[in-house]
Amino acid sequence: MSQTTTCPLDCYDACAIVIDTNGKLKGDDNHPVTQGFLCPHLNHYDEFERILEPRFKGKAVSMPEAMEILCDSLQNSNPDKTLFYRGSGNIALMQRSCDHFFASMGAVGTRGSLCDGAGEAGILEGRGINYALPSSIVEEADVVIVWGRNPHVTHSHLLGALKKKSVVVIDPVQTALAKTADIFIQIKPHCDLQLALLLSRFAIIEGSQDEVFLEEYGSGYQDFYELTQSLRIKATLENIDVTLGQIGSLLGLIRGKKTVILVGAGVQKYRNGADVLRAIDGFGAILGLFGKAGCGVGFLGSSTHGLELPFRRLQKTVPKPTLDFSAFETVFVQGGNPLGQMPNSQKVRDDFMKVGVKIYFGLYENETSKECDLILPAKTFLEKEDVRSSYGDFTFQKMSKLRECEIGIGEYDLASQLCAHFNLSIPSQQECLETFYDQMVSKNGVDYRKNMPNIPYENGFETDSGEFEFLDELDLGSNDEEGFSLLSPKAARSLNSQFHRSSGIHLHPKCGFDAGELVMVSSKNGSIQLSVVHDDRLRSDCAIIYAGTPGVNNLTPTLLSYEGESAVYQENKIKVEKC
Ligand SMILES: Nc1nc2c(c(=O)[nH]1)N[C@H]1C(S)=C(S)[C@@H](COP(=O)(O)OP(=O)(O)OC[C@H]3O[C@@H](n4cnc5c(=O)[nH]c(N)nc54)[C@H](O)[C@@H]3O)O[C@H]1N2
Ligand SMILES: Nc1nc2c(c(=O)[nH]1)N[C@H]1C(S)=C(S)[C@@H](COP(=O)(O)OP(=O)(O)OC[C@H]3O[C@@H](n4cnc5c(=O)[nH]c(N)nc54)[C@H](O)[C@@H]3O)O[C@H]1N2
Ligand code: SF4
Ligand SMILES: [Mo]
Repeated sequence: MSQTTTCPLDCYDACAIVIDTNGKLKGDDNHPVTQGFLCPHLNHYDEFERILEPRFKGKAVSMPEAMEILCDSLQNSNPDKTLFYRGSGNIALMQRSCDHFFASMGAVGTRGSLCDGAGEAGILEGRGINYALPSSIVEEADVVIVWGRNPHVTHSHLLGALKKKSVVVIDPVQTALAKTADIFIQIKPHCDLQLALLLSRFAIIEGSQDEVFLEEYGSGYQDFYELTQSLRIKATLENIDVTLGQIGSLLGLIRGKKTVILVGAGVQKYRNGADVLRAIDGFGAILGLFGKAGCGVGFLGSSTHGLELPFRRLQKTVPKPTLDFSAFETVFVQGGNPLGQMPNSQKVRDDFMKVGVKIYFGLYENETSKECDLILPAKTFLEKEDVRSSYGDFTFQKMSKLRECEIGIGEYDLASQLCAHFNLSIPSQQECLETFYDQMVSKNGVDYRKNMPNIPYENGFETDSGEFEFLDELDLGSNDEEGFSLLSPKAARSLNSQFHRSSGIHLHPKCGFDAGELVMVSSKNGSIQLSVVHDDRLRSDCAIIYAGTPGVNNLTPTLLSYEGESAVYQENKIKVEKC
């Protein structure tokens, strides 16, 4: 057995792991991204209590009994009324073995995203393909603009690449990186589209546009310039709480410098999230940042684009963020916690409770496992063979089985047993793995996806025109509701709802609430009681309730982004009242 593997968690870094002689997990010293350290989730991975045995209607059953109940339930369920819901608790590729079974039996799956779908839709419109921006490119930059991303929490292995660089942070919260940044723009939430347009406009006014690049790849830029002129400068600056001085300093800092813009999920948790990414991309294109060493605009990249998968894909799908569970007789949830993580969780829970047979296949107990009839414990990533493709770069790494364990069942084993029972075909595990291994290419001892560019977009864009397509219409998505803007970013000690979940609502001390005070927080969609945490990193018009906080999604709406079928966790304003 090989003694190395890769972290399966939904994270930009996709760390390479070695296991020492005491069985302890360590970051691989020789890996260019991991550089010898893991984060708290993996350092304490073995301490989290996992589900030990299958159970049915609250009573422990053996795995063969659980499999029999599962087969009977699926046999008796109309495929059109059977839903397969896969979350992102483990994003390694063999998780999709179960997609293969459910696709083969004709069940319904989900499409769209709880995560980055809005931003990705904007990127696809502009660039045609969504490439990650590897940290090797960030290392070569002079200036890095971190825009709605929080690397100390969500992308800690990037921090090394930011050393000795000029850093700009654009965030409503004074994040750890903002504290040491050269320029920090504490923007009002949901105003990034306006800022990107103003930056583009002033870049052109001062003559910083890259004419050579634009002639070849951005011939529509004059129309985009006109679009930026539809904003009234003074009123817009006031509205988004940015000064002309800050715009001037930012443009001054990047003038003639190799610049990278790293955009995170934070800017696109709104209905017009696609336009936000497309406008930020537009600013990058004006400056000619695409296809050049030490430059670029990076978001969460597509980890599967261009990969051949050995599994069938579900043909019938419903949009994930707005899905109505009550339309199904049988629901199978794998690696997710929809009752905690989907928006509008009270409605989700009510709909879910109407389902006849509810099955949960996961590692940990959560809001969803508590309401399910049949619980199937999963194996951890250390107990099964897999592969991990990164969304932060182009690494494509093996995940070897490092431990034998009696607990639970792996996704491939579950899928192949179900296929055998229903007389459906599935490639062998080895064939599936080989399909992936064949698409790897090794450089300096690290495996990468084949056919990925050295520098993203060095050969142009994959739009119909082959050029970058600028945003051509404006919807500023302004929200006139009264109340605090809800920010719901990721927390340091949890990975969405896995591990140590946060509690409480963070407010600026000058908002008039005492620390520790219990308050009623409400939105158009629902309410929740939380205790107040004073946080002077915040603007006084915002509140943070971290992703993974139990009950946070009582406040969020059943709505899709205008493009990308994504959830919009920050669309609603919230009211905070003393209890
Ligand atoms: N520790 C930890 N790491 C994680 C995760 C986790 O739960 N915990 N989750 C993983 C997953 S699933 C994902 S998708 C990634 C996401 O990781 P990131 O891309 O870092 O996204 P978020 O943490 O959601 O938000 C990032 C920043 O956006 C800011 N922000 C919020 N609203 C706005 C806005 O309107 N404008 C601007 N400019 N900024 C705004 C927030 O204050 C926050 O600092 O992280 C992954 N990594
Ligand atoms: N308010 C708010 N809500 C959000 C977000 C936000 O920013 N704010 N972020 C959204 C985003 S970006 C995301 S990606 C989603 C994530 O939401 P989900 O996809 O629901 O992810 P988790 O909450 O992490 O639940 C993952 C579950 O997977 C299970 N699991 C872990 N490993 C394995 C395995 O190997 N096999 C199996 N079968 N199960 C396993 C664990 O039991 C764990 O409970 O949440 C979204 N919800
Ligand atoms: S930083 Fe991310 S990839 Fe690395 S060990 Fe932690 S969760 Fe896994
Ligand atoms: Mo995510």
